[in-house]
Amino acid sequence: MNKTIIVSNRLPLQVSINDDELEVTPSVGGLATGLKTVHKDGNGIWIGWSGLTSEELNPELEAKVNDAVTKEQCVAVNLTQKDLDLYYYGFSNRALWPLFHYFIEYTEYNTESWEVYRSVNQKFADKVLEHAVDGDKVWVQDYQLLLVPAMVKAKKPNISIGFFNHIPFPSYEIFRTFPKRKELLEGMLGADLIGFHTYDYERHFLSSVKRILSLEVNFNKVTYNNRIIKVDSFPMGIDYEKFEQAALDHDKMNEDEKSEIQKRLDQHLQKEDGVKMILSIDRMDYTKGIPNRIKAFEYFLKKYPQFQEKIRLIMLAVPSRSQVPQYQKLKQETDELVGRINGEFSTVSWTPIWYFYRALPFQNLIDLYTSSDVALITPVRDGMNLVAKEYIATRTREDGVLILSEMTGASKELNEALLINPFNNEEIADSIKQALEMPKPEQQQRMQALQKRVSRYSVKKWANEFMNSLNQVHKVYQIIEAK
Ligand code: ADQ
Repeated sequence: MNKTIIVSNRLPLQVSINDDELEVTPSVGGLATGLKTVHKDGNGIWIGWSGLTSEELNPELEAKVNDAVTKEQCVAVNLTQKDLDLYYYGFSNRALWPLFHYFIEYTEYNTESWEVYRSVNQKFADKVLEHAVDGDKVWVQDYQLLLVPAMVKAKKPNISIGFFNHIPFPSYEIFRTFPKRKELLEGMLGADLIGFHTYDYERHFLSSVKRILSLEVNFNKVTYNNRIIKVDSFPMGIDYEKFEQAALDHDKMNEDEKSEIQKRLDQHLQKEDGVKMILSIDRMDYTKGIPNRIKAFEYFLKKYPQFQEKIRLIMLAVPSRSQVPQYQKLKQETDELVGRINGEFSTVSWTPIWYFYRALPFQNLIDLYTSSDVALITPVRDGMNLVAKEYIATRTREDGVLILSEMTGASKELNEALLINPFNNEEIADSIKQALEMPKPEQQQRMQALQKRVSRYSVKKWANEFMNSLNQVHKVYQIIEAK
């Protein structure tokens, strides 16, 4: 029986060592949920890094890791600390991440990290080749593994390969600046189906393929090495039912079951009669537009002083890639901005911004989503943005207003949100006012339309549509070959 092999940088497992004992817990993230049916169907496997470097493992522990991941139908790729530093923190996060998000000035290219990126991609491809037989399907995830499709195709051309890019694909004028532009495109073109979140990213990719590799592009098909490669958009969704159900359960909680955060939120909502909560949640990343958001919020407080003491911005930022200097700089800038604004506007009974720099448990995310009147999501670039969709899924009373940057992939589907340009303070400030004053019937009308769309295109549907499309592509090839 043919099987599907999923390949991603990290396995959908948390592996840790406590007192020489290994702990393995399955990840509950959106991607893991979406791919679960594809992965656990038949004898499917998932290939990725376990989260522990070779230096952290002795042979005995390594054998234990392998046993533990095998039970979850997973296969671990071994990475050394140097691999991790140069492939992940280096090339992936200091070159590709900024390049694909239009931060050319942050893009650092050097030959050593490129070489390690290539050798680590080869390690992943070798694991695939070890486990794949003709007729299998391979689905490679994201920008850390751009070269894997071609490495697999070169050795086993009869395996159908899909690739999905979770981040934007930049316009040709940006992409062309990168020294290894040709190699990256050739790596991706090893796939038979290449997927992006939006039609725009798809067009950008095709334009680069046409102009950099001078290949023939016919609508959304590329002809390359006597193969036809299909390029398409598959906007990723969330596990809608999980968020909706969590919000419904949250509503039924009694006082004793409530978290400390929820009790605080209740207290403030009651005490400061009429106070409204504006929420933002993201990884601490320069693509998420965090300083823009805080400055726009400050501008709002100045332009519309009648809202002072009547609203609060709750800003949750999850620590991320904190070894990379630009992330450290962003953290510092954020701390300073929050400090300055709280210093300037606070009164004895009111602090305008509540700022949390940490990862919170799922239950607290639900507390925040369900208690907020407005979600303010302002990335300067974002492949999709799942937080926007999660906010929608938790609004079981069909109220609440989503303010969303038009630079996110999600904005292409979420027209009923208040769409803003994250570089325009005036527009953000006016949208905050509009959201805070929006009559309930209008909130409900917009929210119902958003919920209908987001619930229909869940993460499971996303995974199934991608796999169906990969099956189709494969069938078409078989017919062409038979002719
Ligand atoms: P991210 O850049 O990580 O993903 P996003 O899509 O918003 O961004 O997903 C973040 C996830 O982390 C959400 O599911 C959210 O619930 C969770 N999360 C956020 N804050 C948290 C906290 N404090 N504690 C716990 N969990 C938290 C990349 C791309 C996106 C793309 C996704 C999926 O950058 O554009 O949408 O992949 O393809």
